[in-house]
Amino acid sequence: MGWLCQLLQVVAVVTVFCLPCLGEDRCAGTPGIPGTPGANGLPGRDGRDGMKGNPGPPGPTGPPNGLPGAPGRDGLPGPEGQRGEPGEKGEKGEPGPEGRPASFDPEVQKVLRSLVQRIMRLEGVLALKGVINKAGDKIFATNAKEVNFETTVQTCQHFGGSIAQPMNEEENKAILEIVKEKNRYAYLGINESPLPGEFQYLDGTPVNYTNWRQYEPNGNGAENCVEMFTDGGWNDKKCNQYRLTICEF
Ligand SMILES: [Ca+2]
Repeated sequence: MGWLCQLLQVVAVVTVFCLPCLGEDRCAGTPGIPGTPGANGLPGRDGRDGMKGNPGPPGPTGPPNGLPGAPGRDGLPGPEGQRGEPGEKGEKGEPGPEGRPASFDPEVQKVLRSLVQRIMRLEGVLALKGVINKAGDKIFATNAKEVNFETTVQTCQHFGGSIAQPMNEEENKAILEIVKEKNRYAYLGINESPLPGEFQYLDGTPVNYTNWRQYEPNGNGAENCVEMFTDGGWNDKKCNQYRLTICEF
């Protein structure tokens, strides 16, 4: 009898739970009773780093008696300063060793010989073209201009020479060639001295060579300059005439 009672109980239960959903797709049961909450799980993994934050405010000023920091690096060089005053002159040094005379130096001799030959060739060219007239060490030349005595002196000085001053027959002839070629009289570098009738070079020394024409000099103090005629003879003459400029170098 016991098992029969038990069977009836089962049928009752099945009937209670199954009958209401006969003919439906699903059988909606009654919600169960919520279970009890589970135990706490394990801690999760660390998250990724966040974004970099803004710099913090400057820290407070340190105590005044702190140690000095390390020196900073050198700065860039500044602009150049003004030139200083020259220093005092130093003591005179010992004399250097005596040099070899140029006459003993074959290299110097070679250069000098070359220069002399070159200058002589150039002089030859200038003489050929009638630009210069040589007499001994002197070179005579003209610019073909006619000016008074004072201007002749100044012109020759300006170009590094002096007014033609014949001191012997050879020089007189060299000047004469220019006078004849230009067919113009020329003043010479000779003046009358304070003594009338006495003539001297421009530095005041008495003339040691003359080539006066007949009856000259005849100015007797009134003709203080000297000109050369186209025959090479000299005549004392006033200094304000226009005469051919001839210089010597
Ligand atoms: Ca005269």
